[in-house]
Amino acid sequence: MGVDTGTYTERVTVPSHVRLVGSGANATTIDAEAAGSAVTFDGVIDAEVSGFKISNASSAGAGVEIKDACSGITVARNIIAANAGPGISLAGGSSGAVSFNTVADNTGAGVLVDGSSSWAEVRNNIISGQDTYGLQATNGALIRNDYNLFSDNTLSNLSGVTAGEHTLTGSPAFAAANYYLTAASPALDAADPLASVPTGGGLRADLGYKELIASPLTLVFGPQIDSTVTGNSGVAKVEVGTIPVTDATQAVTETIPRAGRRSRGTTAGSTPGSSR
Ligand SMILES: [Ca+2]
Repeated sequence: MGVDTGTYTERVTVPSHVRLVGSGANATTIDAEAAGSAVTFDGVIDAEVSGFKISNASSAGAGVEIKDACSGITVARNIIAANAGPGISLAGGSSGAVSFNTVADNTGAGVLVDGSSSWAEVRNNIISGQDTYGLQATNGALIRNDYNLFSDNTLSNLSGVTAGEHTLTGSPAFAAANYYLTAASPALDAADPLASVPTGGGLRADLGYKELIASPLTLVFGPQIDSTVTGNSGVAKVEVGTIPVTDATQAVTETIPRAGRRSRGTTAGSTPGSSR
């Protein structure tokens, strides 16, 4: 079930066998209006929430609350932020996977798992800025974890939890908005090498909800549309050289290299030296 962009001020309960998929955590928000949990899984199996910003749960709830013997729950690619309780809670013998989320600035723990038959697999997330713990396991619960980045969790990054071998700590170097990563972030290319990489994300996925995508270099020749889309007849090959310009404010016509040479056509059917 896909959900369009926008902010939804409501509390959502996800049934069994349903994937609730937002249009991206920077575009689709579930705001609980401080009236309980934003997203609830209650006694269900095989269900998912992904691609949302999930915020403003009350202290009695959680951003994502998973309870009453849930199993096969997936929480992925969300921003889970500014909740008055935990970011994500699992309890009552529930289990689930928490992957590629940015869990930030919640009052409770980033991920809280409670009870001896409750467990969570927590991988490839950024868990930053909680007022209590990053990951907290209580009353015999288990949190398996690896490839997460922890930062600025006030009491401690981990409570009742053993850190996975590839755990990172340090500032995630967020951009000014939307918890985007900057080029200085240690979360870049730090995910499990076996995790699939979003398109344009390089050789290895980044931690958190949003991959930093490298912009491809685009070179446009001649009038837009005509030359770049339809006006390519007779051009067999273009070679491009780039030179640095000392003063970026000068007119484009002033930056043409004066020492360049005209090309000499050598394509079949052309006459060498006749190119203009
Ligand atoms: Ca990457």
